[in-house]
Amino acid sequence: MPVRVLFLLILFASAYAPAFATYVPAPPPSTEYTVGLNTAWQFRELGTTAFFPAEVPGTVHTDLFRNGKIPDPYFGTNESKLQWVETKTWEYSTTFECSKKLRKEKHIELEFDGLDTYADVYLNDSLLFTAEDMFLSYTADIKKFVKANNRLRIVFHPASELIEQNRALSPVKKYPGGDRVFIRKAQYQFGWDWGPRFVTCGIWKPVRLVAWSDFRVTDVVYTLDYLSKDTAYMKVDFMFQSDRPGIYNFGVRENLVSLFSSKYKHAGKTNEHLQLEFKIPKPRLWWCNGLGTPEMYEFVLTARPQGRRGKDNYSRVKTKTGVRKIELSSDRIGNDGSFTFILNDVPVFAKGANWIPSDNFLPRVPREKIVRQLKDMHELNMNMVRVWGGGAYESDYFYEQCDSLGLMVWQDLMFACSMYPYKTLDRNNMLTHEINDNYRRLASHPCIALWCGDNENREGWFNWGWQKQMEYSVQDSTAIYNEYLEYQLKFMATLNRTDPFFPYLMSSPHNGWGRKEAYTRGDVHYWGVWWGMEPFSSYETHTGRFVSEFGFQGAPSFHTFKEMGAETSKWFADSTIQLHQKHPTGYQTIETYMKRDYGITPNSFEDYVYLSQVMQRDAMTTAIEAQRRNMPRCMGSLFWQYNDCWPATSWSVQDYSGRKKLAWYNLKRLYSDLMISFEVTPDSVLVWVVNNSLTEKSPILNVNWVSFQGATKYSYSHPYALPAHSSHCYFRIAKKQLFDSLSAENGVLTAKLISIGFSRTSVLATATQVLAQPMQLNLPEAEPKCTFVRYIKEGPMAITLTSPVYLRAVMITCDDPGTTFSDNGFDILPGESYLIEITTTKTEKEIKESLRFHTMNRLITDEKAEEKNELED
Ligand code: BMA
Repeated sequence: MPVRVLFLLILFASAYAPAFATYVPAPPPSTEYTVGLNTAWQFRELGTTAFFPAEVPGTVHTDLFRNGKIPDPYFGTNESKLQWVETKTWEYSTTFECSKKLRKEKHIELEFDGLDTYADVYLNDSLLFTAEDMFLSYTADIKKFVKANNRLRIVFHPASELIEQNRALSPVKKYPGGDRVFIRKAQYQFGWDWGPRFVTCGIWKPVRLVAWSDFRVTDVVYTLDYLSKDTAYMKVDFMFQSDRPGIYNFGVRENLVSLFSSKYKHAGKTNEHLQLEFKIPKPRLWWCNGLGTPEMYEFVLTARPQGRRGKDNYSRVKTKTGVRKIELSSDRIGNDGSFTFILNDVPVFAKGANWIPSDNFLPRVPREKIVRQLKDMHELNMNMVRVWGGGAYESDYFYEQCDSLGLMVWQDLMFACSMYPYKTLDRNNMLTHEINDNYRRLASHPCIALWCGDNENREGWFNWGWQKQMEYSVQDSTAIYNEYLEYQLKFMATLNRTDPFFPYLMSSPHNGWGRKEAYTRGDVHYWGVWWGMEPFSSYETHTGRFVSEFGFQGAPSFHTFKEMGAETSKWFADSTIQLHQKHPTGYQTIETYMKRDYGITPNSFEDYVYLSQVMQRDAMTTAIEAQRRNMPRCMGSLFWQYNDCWPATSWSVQDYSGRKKLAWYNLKRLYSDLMISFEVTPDSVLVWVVNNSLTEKSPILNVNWVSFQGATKYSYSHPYALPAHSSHCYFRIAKKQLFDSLSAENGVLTAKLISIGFSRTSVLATATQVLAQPMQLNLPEAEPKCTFVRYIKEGPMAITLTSPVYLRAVMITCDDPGTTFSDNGFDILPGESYLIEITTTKTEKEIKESLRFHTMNRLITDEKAEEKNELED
């Protein structure tokens, strides 16, 4: 890209300047006054008399619940009983004062960051506008309506009304996704294969009053134009509004250091996008987790009329951003099928997860929950999170956290698993505004690594039989797909307006998992395991170039089942347990894998929960190890799914209550920079080491074949130089050599990477591997020996676990639902000691009494005993 002329002021009227929607960053510039309008709201069903207190931001379901009008929507089978809520019209209102001083300002506006969804907004009984898009922010000019005392009233109509209106306008009346595609509202609210149907409504984001006079800057976006060896060439794109002609000074500074200043003269009124270019010498770059520090800058953009000083005479917007160059190899190289993110010229193996909305009622999600989860992802050595297209564009603080943790964000546009009536939805350019609005809100965040047009729309169109199911004629099909392509181009143009080179992917995945190109080109959602019922070993042969989805369900914690009101003794005869599994054949699928691949039928629901979590752990281990071994051919591993939106059995690794499934704990090892992996072939075992760091490592690799009773039958130690960013098979052991001394059913392979320093030796990575099917293993029945330890009086409670025999997949539980353990679901090797910290409000005595250990040893022994009994009978 040519270096642009610096200090150049480029002016152009924006083709995209939204007519009725702009995003105003906080804090406000000083020519502006902002008053939050999030208090004193009340609501009622339209046509009824009594009002009840409401929370803003909020939703009608949570308001009804708080006022005791409905039971907890997530409890028991309440979901089925609460579907009436979406059929009613709900009215929200508040009053506010507007002081004389504010009323003197030339511009007075109401800003709504988000209204969900079909809403008439009235001020003092004048209709200001009708909202039709949950993802759009709305600004209303209220100068001529505002008084000293005001009443703001919002009437939310049922989503079905807008759906029917749009259906009437659309030439195509039926889409594979159902009714949801006719409204711009978070699609998962209509129900998904992990989430309930709660088509809610409400003021889901903040509302404020903004007053200003003369001029202001707003809607500010920073992007990198070009990164040379020692200079970053940046661009800031913003809206300048002014009705005071004259000469203005614009400036960008960082920490009192001026990076740019320029004069700009305008006559008359203006409402236009401007761009300034500036450079940063020796920039501190933003790096993702594992590759370096995610350096951030805080830029201040200022506009000031020439010759006028004073605090009311400037407009200023502060923006936190970072300097990074991000590319996608499929764009740059084009033809080799690769799909590699390249950050500041360094190819990155993407490690992470798919993210769904954290609740069906988004405004109630505590900020701390999101922050904690993202911090956990960082601690699990992840560097990427995919914000999936059937949910919602996330909150500002989500992206702020990702910025500061070095988590790259793969950002889908909010379209999923269907075709859409794009043209109908784009009345008054609404759809284009939606994309532009969200783009401008997020584009300055260095975490954003990719914009993707949708989730699985194209895959569904070509591979899921939609055209037949929907009985589309050839003309219908052509028109629908052409409209899809037309809008993909529009979206791309909107998203690449300030940065034409920014990675954009039309649809994820590139190819469906049933096609062979899926494994040679672009990203793949690999669902052969789970949807395709293939064994976990299929992960090893289907790594592709970038696996952007793969996963296996695991039941939530037993405590979470209890909290959702399940009668666990009834198992699947319990209607709550049934309702809280949204995959049509979810429980059958889990059962098939249990019986077919593990040979186990659990005897209690607690054992069922345990085994399902072990299987999820094993599935993800097989997948992630294979994907990383295949680096650099495969350059990404994003599992499905990190979180839950309600208490349920799903693919999440952390359930709605925040409890971690066993798979969660293993991720730290699986996504660590250094990973050991055993690849088991019919006649040998290959030992691989992956080094994702940017430096060479020289540890000792130690491998042992150990009997379940602890006798070492084979041992190998060798120092290796592990090149930076490499994946290699370092050696191969013939199975025969192992089985001569100990049969497959009686032993476990263990491996360690050991670094020997001057003063201490540390273990950099570990792995264990059994070489027979679960039911073939002669695992001794035993429990770990548990010793309570406290290093400091009143310090954290901890236990050490040891065992004279190999214990597989040890899960620790206790009766207290609030107690957590620092590690779980791990294997215990004979002779080794495992220290687990316990976070609890209970006493040592209480914990001691209720601590339980679940092991595969016991499950397999029980199953074998039962089989024996059945034979004897
Ligand atoms: C994926 C997703 C979701 C779905 C998940 C599990 O392909 O994109 O649509 O929830 O599969 O079935």
